[in-house]
Amino acid sequence: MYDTIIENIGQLILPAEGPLKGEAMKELNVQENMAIAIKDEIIAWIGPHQQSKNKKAAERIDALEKTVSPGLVDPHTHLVFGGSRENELALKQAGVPYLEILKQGGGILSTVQATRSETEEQLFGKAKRTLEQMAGHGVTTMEAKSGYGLDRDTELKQLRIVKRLNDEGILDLVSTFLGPHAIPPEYKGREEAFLEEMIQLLPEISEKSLAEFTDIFCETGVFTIEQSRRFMKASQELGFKTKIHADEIDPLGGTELAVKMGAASADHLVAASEGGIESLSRGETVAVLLPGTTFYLGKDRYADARRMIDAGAAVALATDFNPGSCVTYNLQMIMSLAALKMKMTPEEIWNGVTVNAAHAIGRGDTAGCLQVGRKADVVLWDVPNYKYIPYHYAANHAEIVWKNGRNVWERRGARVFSVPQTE
Ligand code: IZC
Ligand code: ZN
Repeated sequence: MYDTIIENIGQLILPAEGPLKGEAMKELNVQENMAIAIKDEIIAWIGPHQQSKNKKAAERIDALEKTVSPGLVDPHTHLVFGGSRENELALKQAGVPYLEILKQGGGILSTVQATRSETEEQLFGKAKRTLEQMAGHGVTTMEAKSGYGLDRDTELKQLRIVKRLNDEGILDLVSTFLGPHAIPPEYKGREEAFLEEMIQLLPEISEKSLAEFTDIFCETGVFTIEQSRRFMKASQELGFKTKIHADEIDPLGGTELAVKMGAASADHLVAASEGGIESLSRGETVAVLLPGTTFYLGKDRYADARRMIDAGAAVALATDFNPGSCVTYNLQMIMSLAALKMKMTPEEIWNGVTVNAAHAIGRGDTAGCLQVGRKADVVLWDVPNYKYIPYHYAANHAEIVWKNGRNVWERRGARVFSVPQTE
């Protein structure tokens, strides 16, 4: 007796194990007329719809020939923060660049102020509502960064919230310490001292198991390549895996550094050099692209996903959800931008939000694939086929989302029905 059978699946998306690099990203296994059985939070059986009919289950879901995929993985978010930055819209419209707003003490620094002043409970409640929205858009595993504290107490406050949210089990969170996200006003002109303070925090974060990854914003006016190298090295010596905000606005060489240091991911890469793109094919570093940010900042130049894939890189996609440069809950929207602005194919896009995204956050063994024996993180989409989601942009196509076999979100008025089975 299974707990749940999802039957009559029109298309079942079954990404291969990864990371998928270059050519391998072009393949996506899609099976028609399928069914899935879940038991004790685990995928217990996958097979043809016809064969599901004689299997017993406490609950049967008729997928009405729609599409089912693994739960999406969002490998780059700034989930926990205070306040909001709608006032910056007018500045953006007036043409003030993102880094200029930051330089004037706005941008990230205005969020830092708000995050410092809000209580842990306030921030927790807000992040939980965000997380529920993300889950409602089909995400079952998500990375979450700190970086709006820029002091010990507030950074730890953010990381504790990520831990508590993960414990709630709505979706799996992977925690990243992004202490070097900006230079706080009290350290203006003393960047080195600030970086040193963030490095000094690493042992405590490690002892308290508050983060698995570290990250640094390597950008003009923020942290240099040399500072990034030092921070990554200090992180790795304590057992952290590393990430880097690299080559988003200026081509500083963060992509090359990430590969050289064996970082799990290099993120943004809009301005990555030819050499940087080449290096991705040789290493284990996943290129996490964030086209929603390019869109939201009103720029014309997107990361060159085509060249990266052609060069043999493993590419993943993320929302970059944050209050300043990409304010969206919807990874499906990012899938559309990847198609329209970066010319990625539907197959590459699905691999980018599942298997490769999982590898970017160290969850390649548990998330991003549908396989018997894995956790039942599953989404039923109200779409006729897998190509439809990038095509129909900015909507939420999720109909039912299961996390560990548990229904964590269901669209109101969903046309699917579940029938309790009588023995
Ligand atoms: O709050 O603006 N790029 N960090 C680096 C961000 C964007 C988040 C923000
Ligand atoms: Zn970011």
